[in-house]
Amino acid sequence: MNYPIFTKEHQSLMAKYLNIGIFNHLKNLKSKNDFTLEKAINSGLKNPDSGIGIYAGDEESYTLFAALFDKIIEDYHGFKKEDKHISNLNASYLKAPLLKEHNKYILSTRIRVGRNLKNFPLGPAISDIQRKEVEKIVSNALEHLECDLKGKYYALNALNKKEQESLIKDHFLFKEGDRFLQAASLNNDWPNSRGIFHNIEKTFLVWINEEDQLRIISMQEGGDINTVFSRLLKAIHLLEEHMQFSYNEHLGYITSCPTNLGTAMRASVHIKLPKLSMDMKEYKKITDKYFLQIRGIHGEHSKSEGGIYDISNKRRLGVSEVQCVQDMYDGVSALIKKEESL
Ligand code: ADP
Ligand code: CIR
Repeated sequence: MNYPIFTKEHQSLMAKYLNIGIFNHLKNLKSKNDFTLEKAINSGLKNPDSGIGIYAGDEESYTLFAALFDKIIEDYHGFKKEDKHISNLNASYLKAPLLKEHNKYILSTRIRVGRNLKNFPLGPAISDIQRKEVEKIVSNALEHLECDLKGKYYALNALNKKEQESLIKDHFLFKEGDRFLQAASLNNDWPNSRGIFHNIEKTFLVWINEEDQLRIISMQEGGDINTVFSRLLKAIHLLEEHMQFSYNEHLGYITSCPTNLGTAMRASVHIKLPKLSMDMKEYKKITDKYFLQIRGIHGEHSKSEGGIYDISNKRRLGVSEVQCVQDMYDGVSALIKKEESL
């Protein structure tokens, strides 16, 4: 592979940091799962509008291609290569009282974590057979859940198009044909071994073999962040009894996209702030101050509809799970306070 041709449309962190020196240093390296720099950066090359533009094929990718990944990780999370990740999966440390103003503006709350299985390659380098094994391990583990977490696993190819579309529209299921994942080989052998587990109320869900092998999700209508967080933590602890997740002291939970390393947690609300959203500059000033990211109504790379935004923590590495949710709560509270003052 030759040094890629970056146009001015290529705005990703990968394009920002992949200079010729780093490229030459990394271009011939191969992980034990045959993952290469060329594969890692393909998504960002094929999709110039990528924000990040790089994926890892396995845990080893993060050390093998550290000359590039470390810069991207530091830029996104503010986490330096000598820093150590900290974890706190104890909901009692969260200070997030539910106020009546929260329920006035927050339509729904969702917190998810990404997880991948130890001893398997990540999605961009996994084989069809290994992916099937992952599906079996995870869906078997999910069968042990009881009470409010009890549910059923639906393989994607057992759901008809209408059922899939309705689950996507209602924000429960991942979408199909994401071009960023496609170019990262994350959609290989689609729809094999992909699927969704959910309880009856659809407040607890697990996606299998999408961008990460597991996306563990807790969500419900309204702004009760404590309940959503506690349900998620309970599920994570129970699932850990049946499988081992890929984790290391430096990078925390290992995920295919470097933005998800560490806690792999995204805590979000769907929120409608009619007055403040007339002034997106002011809106963004507050979200930046609290390390928050603004997404559209259908998640990443989507637009807002009816003034509803998806507001979530941006940092996930070098901060604890409690801090991720605290960032979101504090920032959302500040947004609501501003809205009430207008
Ligand atoms: P991820 O959360 O895994 O980073 P996306 O940004 O694509 O991925 O979001 C996945 C789905 O979750 C989308 O349908 C999105 O609208 C939905 N979603 C995210 N946050 C919320 C929320 N607070 N309430 C309801 N749905 C949400
Ligand atoms: C991009 O670079 O814009 C996409 N590859 C998404 C990056 C961050 N989001 C994610 O991990 N889902």
